[in-house]
Amino acid sequence: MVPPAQNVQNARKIYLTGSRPDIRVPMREVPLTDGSSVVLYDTSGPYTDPEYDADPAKGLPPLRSAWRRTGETLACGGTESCGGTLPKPVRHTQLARARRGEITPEMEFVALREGVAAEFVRDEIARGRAVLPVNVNHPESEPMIIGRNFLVKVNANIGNSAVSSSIEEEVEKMRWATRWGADTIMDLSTGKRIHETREWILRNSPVPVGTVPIYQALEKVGGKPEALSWEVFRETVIEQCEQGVDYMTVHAGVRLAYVPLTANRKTGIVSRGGSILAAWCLAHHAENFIYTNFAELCEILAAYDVTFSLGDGLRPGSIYDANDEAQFAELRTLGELTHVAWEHDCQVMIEGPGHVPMHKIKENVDLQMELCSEAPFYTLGPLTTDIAPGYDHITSAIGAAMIGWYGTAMLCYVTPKEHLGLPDRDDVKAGVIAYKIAAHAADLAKGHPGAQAWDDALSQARFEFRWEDQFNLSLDPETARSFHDETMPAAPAKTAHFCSMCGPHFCSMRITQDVRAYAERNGLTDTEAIEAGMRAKAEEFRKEGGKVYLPMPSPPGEE
Ligand code: IRN
Ligand code: FE2
Repeated sequence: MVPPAQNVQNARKIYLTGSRPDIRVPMREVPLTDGSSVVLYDTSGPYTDPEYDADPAKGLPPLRSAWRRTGETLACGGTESCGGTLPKPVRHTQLARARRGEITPEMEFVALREGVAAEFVRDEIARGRAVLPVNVNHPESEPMIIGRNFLVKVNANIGNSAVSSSIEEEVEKMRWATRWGADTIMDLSTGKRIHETREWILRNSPVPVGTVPIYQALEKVGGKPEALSWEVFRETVIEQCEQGVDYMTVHAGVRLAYVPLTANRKTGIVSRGGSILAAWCLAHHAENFIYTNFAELCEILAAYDVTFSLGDGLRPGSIYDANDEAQFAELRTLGELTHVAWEHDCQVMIEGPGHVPMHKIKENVDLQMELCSEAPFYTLGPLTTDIAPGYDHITSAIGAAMIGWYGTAMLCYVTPKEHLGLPDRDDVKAGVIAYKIAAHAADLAKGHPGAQAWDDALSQARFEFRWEDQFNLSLDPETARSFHDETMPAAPAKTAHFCSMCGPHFCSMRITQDVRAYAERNGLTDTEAIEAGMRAKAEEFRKEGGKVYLPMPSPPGEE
C-alpha cells in the first residue's frame, strides 16, 4: 500500500536538539557540491528518516507523551484559589501556560524549528497572535506554530467521500502532502468509515490534523441537517477530541439573522458546514446551536488543548459576492467569539475566504486583524478569478501569495480539482507545491529572517552552473531534474555552462561570467570590461560579415 521510505532526493534528514534529548527538531539538509549545505524546514516526519521503518498499523512513535507534566490533569476540573476572588480553573492549554510565563517543550521545539527565541514564541502565543495546535491525545505530531510573525504555513485537505477512495489511499495522501511540505492536514472525510479513517490518519500523521466535526455529526443523523442538535454535535466533538484531532473548524458565526443576507448573492452559501448550519437555523427558526453553546464548547476544547478554527460559513463563493455584508457580518461575530475562546484559555484562529479579486484582498486582512484582535488568519486561497476550473491551484495561489504577504498565517490549499472532483495524489502535490510557492513568496516579501537564504543558494548554484545543486535545492527536485533531462539527458550536460533554453551562445549567465573573467584578466571594473568587451565583440561581428545566427555546435557528449 504505502511505498517504502520517501527519501527526498539527495537530502539528509538531520535533527536539532533542544534543552532535553527528546526535543529533536527535524530539518532537511541539502549538501552542495562546493562542500557547504543548506538547511531547510521539514514537514515530512520520520518517513524521510532512513532509520525509520514505517508500519502504518503501529503508527508513529508518540514523540510528545513524555512531555506531559507529571500529575497533569487533562480533562481538568481542578480549581485553584486566586487571591481570594472566585476560584478559577487551572487549564493546561499552550495558551494558558504561555500566559503563566511557562515555556513548554512544544514552544522550545517550534522556536528551534523557526530559528527564533523561545520567549518570543511564548509571547506570541500568550497574546493570541499565534497558535500551537497540539491535542494532548495526538502525541505523534511534531509541534509547529501558526502566526503572522512566523513562516507562513500551508494546510492540505484530504479525506474520502462516500463515493471514492479507501482509508489506505487517504493515509498515503497525508504522507504525500507532508512530504511536499504541508504543515497541517485536514481530514474532511464523509461517508461510513469516518472514525476509522481518522484514526489511521492521526496515528500516522507527523503534522497537526484538523477536522470539521459537523460533517460527522450530520452522518450520525442520517444526513438531515434539521435532525442535528447540540447534543449530537457535542458528542461528536468529544469523540474527535479523544482521538487526538488538533484543531477543529466550527461554523459558529453562521447566525440565523445573517442567512437572509445571502439571498441576493450570485452563489449563495458555498461552505459545506455553513450550509448545514444555515439549513438547521431555518428549519427550526432558531439561533445556531454552536453559537448559543459556545462557552461549553470552549470548556471541552480547552480540556484537550484543541485549537479553534472559527469557520467562515458565509465566505464568498464567487468574485461577485466578495466582501459582502453576509461575509463581514459573520467576521464580526467571529471577533466576538475569539474573545470568548480566549477567556477560556482556548487557542483560536479565524478562517477566511474564498473567492476575492486582488483589489479586495487587503480589506479582508485589515478587517480580520481589527475585529479578531490579531488572532491568526487562515484562508482558503482566495481564488482571484472564477474563470479557470481545472487551474484553481493557480487562480488561488495568486490570492494566497497576496493575502500571506498582508499577514495571513496559514493558507489552505486549493487543488486543480477544486469545483470538479476529489483530488488524487497528483492533485495533492500540485496543490501543495503551488501553496508552498505562495507561502515562501509571502515570507520573502515580509522580510522573514532567513527566508531569502534558500533563494540565494539556488540562484548562486544556477549562476555557477552547478546543475545538481540547483536540482537538489528545488522545491520539487524531481521535476526540475526531469525537465532538464528531457532536452539535455547526457551526463556532461549536468556540468555544462548553459542549458537548452538559450543554448551556448545566448546564455546570459555565461556571458556575465565571461565579462567578469575578462575584467579580472585585464584589471578592469565590470563596466569598463563590458565596454571593452563590447568594442571587441563589435569588431569580431563586423569581421564575420555581420551574421546574427552562427551554425550550432554539436550537442555536448557528442563531440
Ligand atoms: C479554510 C479557510 N476557510 C475555509 N477553510 C477550509 O475549508 C477549512 O479549514 C476546511 O478545511 C474547509 C471547510 O469547508 P466548509 O465546510 O466551510 O465548506
Ligand atoms: Fe469555490
